[in-house]
Amino acid sequence: MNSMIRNAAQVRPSDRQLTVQEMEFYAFVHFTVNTYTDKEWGMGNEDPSIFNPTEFDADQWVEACKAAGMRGLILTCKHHDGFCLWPSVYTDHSVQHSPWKDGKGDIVQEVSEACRKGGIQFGIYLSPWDRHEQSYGDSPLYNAYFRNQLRELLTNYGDLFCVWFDGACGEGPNGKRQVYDWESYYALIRELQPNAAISVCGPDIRWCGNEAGHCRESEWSVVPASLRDNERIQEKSQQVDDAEFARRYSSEDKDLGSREVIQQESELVWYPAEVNTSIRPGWFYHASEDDKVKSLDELRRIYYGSVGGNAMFLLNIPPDRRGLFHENDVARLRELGELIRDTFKDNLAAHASVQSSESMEGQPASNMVDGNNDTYWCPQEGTEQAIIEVDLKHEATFDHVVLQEHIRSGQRIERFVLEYRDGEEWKSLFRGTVIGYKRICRFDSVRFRYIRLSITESRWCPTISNIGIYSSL
Ligand code: FUL
Repeated sequence: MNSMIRNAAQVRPSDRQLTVQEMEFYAFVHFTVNTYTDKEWGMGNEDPSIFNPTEFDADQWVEACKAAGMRGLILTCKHHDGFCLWPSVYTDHSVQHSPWKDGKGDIVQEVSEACRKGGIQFGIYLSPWDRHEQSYGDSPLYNAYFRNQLRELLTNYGDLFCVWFDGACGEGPNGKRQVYDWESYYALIRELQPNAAISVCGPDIRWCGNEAGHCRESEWSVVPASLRDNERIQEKSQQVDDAEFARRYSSEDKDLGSREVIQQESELVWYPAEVNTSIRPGWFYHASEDDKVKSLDELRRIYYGSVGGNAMFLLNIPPDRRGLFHENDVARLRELGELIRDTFKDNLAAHASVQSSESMEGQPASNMVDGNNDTYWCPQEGTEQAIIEVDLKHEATFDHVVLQEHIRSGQRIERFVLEYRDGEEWKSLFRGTVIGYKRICRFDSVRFRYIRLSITESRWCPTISNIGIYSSL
């Protein structure tokens, strides 16, 4: 086997990456002066007095997220307009100068507390691009300003699971382009919140490449290192040799981790994908979009493609001018949560017996149905193909199979087939490529007793930590 393929099988996630992956599904909340101007991007000259969420209720947000099955919430503490949802001591452009709670309120504090009380994780979005701040464009000065704000958010609001950066960058009032000092931002986060993942314009979680909820069929968490460094290097693109720059991968590329891709690479990293999209067309609230909340079918499709396709799902819900999630969004989130809970409530494989073509000592097939994702099955090292047979002990109706690799060991499966036994014959039910953290296989309902998973291509030594079999009927 090519040594790069073998090396790829040994690339593993960090604990902070694993934590976010296991959260699976969490909320994005876009809220700022744009909510009151009906815009998607503010100019930076909005009067703070327009920000007045008279019925603001962070508990309502958290309850709606939990009803959908979400395990965290990321708040836009400052968007591109520069308005701060917390009373930053470094600017006047904040809630402190809004009529809301007579300027004594702190949205970040209330949301972080509501998350903690509700038992979900809290994370922050802080836009480096700032269209209000005068020092923007004066690179060292603005970088210091940005780090000061980051420090406030990293120290005053408890544990954060994530710091989410996007790379939007513009010119400051001096006509100069701001150069962000990413390394210094990262260092501060690692120092003050070592468990927080740094997402998108950061080293821990990768943008999936679109904001429309399109998911890759084969989503790899092991990708070329150049992809991770790309966003930062773009800033300095003049310093990078043209030919080398052209060869670099971008988040939008279709294939980021197949054998063909990684064989040419000298360094690979664990860099899992996050699918981010909004429940409505816009990121911010617009009354004109009250009837444009994504359908249940569409949200289920994205959920299956992301959480069920080895990615995380970050779904945005924009609060309205009252400071509440709109009734239509709340209803849709509840429906989605009910659908997911109903579908996956009863695992038919929990009482099944499982056999495999071979197992490594101490890693038996039964580990795949013991309800514990820390235990797993695997064959001898160097094995690339294997067959796993599941006997449900009686005929049962099902239309979903959930497969999980033990990603703490790496991501290795490249191709698999699910089959059922019809008399003496095995017939194909579902064909897939990668599995990774989780693959949800969905097909028309069938009724059988024996199911077989054939791993037809893998890297070095495939692992499976969980097989779930479900009926949505
Ligand atoms: C983009 C921003 O420009 C949008 O306003 C939004 O915040 C989205 C999540 O990221 O880059």
